[in-house]
Amino acid sequence: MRRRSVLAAGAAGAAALLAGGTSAEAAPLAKTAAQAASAGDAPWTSASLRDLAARIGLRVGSALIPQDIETPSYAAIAGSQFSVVTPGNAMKWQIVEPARGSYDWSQADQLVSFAHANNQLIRGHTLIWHNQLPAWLTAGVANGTITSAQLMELAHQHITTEVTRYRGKIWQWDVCNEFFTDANPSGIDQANWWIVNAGPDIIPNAFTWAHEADPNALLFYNDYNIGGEDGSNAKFTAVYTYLRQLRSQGVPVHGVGIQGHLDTQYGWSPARLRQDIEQYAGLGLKVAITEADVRTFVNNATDQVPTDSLSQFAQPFEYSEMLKAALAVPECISFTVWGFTDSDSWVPGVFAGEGYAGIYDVNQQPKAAYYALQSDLALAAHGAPRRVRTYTPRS
Ligand code: 9MR
Repeated sequence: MRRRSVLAAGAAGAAALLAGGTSAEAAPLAKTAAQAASAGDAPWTSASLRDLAARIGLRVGSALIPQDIETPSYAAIAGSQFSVVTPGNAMKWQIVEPARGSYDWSQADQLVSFAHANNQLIRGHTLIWHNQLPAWLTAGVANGTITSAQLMELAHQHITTEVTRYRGKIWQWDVCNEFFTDANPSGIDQANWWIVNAGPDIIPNAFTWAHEADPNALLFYNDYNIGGEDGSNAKFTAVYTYLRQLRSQGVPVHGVGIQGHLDTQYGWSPARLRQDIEQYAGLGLKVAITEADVRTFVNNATDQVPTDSLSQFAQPFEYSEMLKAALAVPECISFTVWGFTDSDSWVPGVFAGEGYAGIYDVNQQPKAAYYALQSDLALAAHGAPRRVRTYTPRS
């Protein structure tokens, strides 16, 4: 018993360190750790990610697609481990308005129902992006039958229709997605389909229209390579500067989504990620890790066994470091993985020879990365700062 208490106190101290807290912050919680330990077996080893994260008010999510939740074993994990759902594709313009003026909400509705049935919040994804646009829209713009002014008005209608339909049901909306270049210096991509065809006002307009349609939703700008992946931090700097400007102009942007698509073959700085999250928070923004995954080279796309044994350590390590950076900053309110199994990951289809990016394997069994996140969250309950309060949607 005595030994357990000592261990528990040690865990609280470690949690304070991993979460960047002080031992003074952790002290009141050390008692809780000791109590938990003296109650018997450590309960966190069987606790879900969502329950562990809830202890500090963090939401843990996954992207989902409707086909996957039709498999009962998959749906059971999706419903029990996560407290937020991001429709991976179902809310994109191409899916919801396949023919002009003709809407198909079936996939989005299915995921919204799933989330409600499992007491989960929803990250709406994504309203304005250059990919997965309906063919009628891109063709009309290309052949000149849709003018720049008409495109802006169609975007207005699209946002108003979709955000109004799910008003009160969406916690965070990814309003604008991937507008910045990966160059140094970075900036808004002048070749971006929206910038070319509608002009740069599309970004502030989109936030304004979304806010008018659902004043309670948290509105996010979402992008990749803005959380420690880019050694120069140029893209972070450009996005930070732009969001600061939007905020100063009174544009209703409330958060920034750091996608977090990592690859073990590239350098990445968790310390920089934490600083970047802190800087965004300093603008008064909430932060979300929105699409976390860590890919590596694998034997084949079916089995997805890493070809380098070191990757089996690097992959969970990078997940863990990403989560710990998020845990350190209370304005970081959610941590979402972009699909949780290796078999539903986008990675093998896009990056030749890579995979193993998820936290569950191809047989829906938890991997080392799952256990790393689970233990980090268990420790966080004894030292990481509680998340700032955010709006909880009406049910
Ligand atoms: O996971 C999505 C995949 O099924 C689609 O084919 C792909 C199309 O580009 O989009 C994927 O999701 C993307 C997300 O919407 C935005 N950030 C990058 C994600 C991976 O491509």
